[in-house]
Amino acid sequence: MAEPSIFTRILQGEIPGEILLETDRVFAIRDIDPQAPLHALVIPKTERYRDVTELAAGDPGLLAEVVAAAKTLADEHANGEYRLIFNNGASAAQSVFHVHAHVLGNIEENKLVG
Ligand code: DGP
Repeated sequence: MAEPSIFTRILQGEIPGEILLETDRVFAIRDIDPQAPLHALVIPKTERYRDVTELAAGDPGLLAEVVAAAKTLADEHANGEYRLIFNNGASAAQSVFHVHAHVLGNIEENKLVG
């Protein structure tokens, strides 16, 4: 059986990490290398989906729960507005193949791109 992902190990308390939110099916941690005052990762508890393409096809309701968790984090830790990023594939900067959304909030204006 495959090793648990780094995110699962944080959820299980094997590796330190700040859990910001937990529901039946998703959890959120602070990113270890924050790119904004709020930089969280929202992660489905299941490791079944490697990226958001698989998640959207396999369980769109779970993807909706990820988005709802992002909004909750933005309400609790920022001004309610947020940037939601999924990296898809190694050449697009994905390094952990357990699907996760980057939630960025309170972004400094000079760091906004796109
Ligand atoms: P990505 O490159 O999209 O796969 O994002 C992976 C993110 O995971 C990256 O921004 C850094 C974060 N990360 C990696 N290892 C750890 C860790 O041990 N703790 C925390 N809190 N975040 C981590």
